Amino acid sequence: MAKYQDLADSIIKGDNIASKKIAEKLVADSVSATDILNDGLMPGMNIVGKKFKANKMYIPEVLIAARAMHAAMDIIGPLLTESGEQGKGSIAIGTVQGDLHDIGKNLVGMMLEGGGYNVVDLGVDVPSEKYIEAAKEGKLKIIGLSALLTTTMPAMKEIIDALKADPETADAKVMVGGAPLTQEYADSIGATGYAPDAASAVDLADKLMGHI
Ligand code: B12
Repeated sequence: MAKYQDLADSIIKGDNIASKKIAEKLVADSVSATDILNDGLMPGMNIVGKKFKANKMYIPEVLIAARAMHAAMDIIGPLLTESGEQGKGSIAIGTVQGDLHDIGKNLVGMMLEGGGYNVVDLGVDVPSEKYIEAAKEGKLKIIGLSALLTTTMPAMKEIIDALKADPETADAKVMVGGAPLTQEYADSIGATGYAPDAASAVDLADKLMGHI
C-alpha cells in the first residue's frame, strides 16, 4: 500500500519529520501499530541494512535513518505497549558491551510492556557487571540480552557464565536476540531462550514464566 511505502521511504531518506507525520496519520486512520511496524518501518529499515551492506549508504546516513525510525516508534510505542494485562513481572533488557544498536532492543522492550511486563531498560553498551547487579536486585524474572554484531555476541556467553557462577543469580532466566543470532548459538552459550523478533520475544517470555 502506498501509505506504507511512504513511511518506508521516509526511513530510507532519514526524514524524521515525515516519518513522524506519516505514522501519526496512519494512527489517526486507525491502522494498527503492528501493521505500521511490520509493513512500513521494518521494510524501510531492511532496505537501509541492505544498502549499508552494499556500501550504498554510510554510517551517518544509517544514523539519520535510525533517528527517523525512532521518531515513528515514539508515535506507535504507546499503542504497542497498550495492554489489558499487567503485572507479569519485571524484565531487564540491554544491548551488550561494545554494541550500540538499540532499535531492536527498544522494540522488544515495547512489545514486552504491551505483553504486561514491567521493562527495565539497561541501555546500550552495557557491561556484564550491570546485568549481574540488575539480576541481584531480585525482582527480575528474566534478563534480555541483545547483540547485533558478530564481535559482541561472545559478551552474551560471558554474562550467562557470570550469572551461573554466582549462587545468587544462578537460576536467572536469560533470553537472547539480535539479527546475527540463531537458536543453535543461543543453545551453545547456555541461554534459557532465543526469539527471532519482538513479537515472539513476548511468547518466549510467557513460556519462560510459565504463563503458557
Ligand atoms: C541501524 C544500524 C546501525 C546504526 C545503529 C543505530 C541504533 N540506534 O540502533 C549505527 C549507524 C550506529 C550502526 C553502527 C554500526 N554497525 Co550497524 N547496522 C544497522 C542496521 C542497518 C539495522 C539494525 C536495526 O536496527 N534493525 C532493525 C531492528 C528492528 O532489527 P533487530 O535489531 O535485528 O532486532 C529484532 C530482532 O533481532 C530481535 N531482537 C533484537 N534484540 C533482541 C533481544 C532479545 C532478548 C530478543 C528476544 C530479541 C531481540 O527483535 C527485534 C525486533 O523484531 C544493521 C543491518 C541489519 N539488517 O540488521 C547494521 C549492522 C548490524 N551493523 C553492522 C556494522 C558492521 C556496524 C558497525 C561496526 C559499522 C562500522 N564500521 O562502524 C557499527 C558498530 C557500532 C557499535 N559499536 O555498535 C553490521 C554487522 C555485521 C556483523 N556481522 O557483525 C550490520 C549487519 C550491517 C551489515 N550488513 O554489514 N549500525
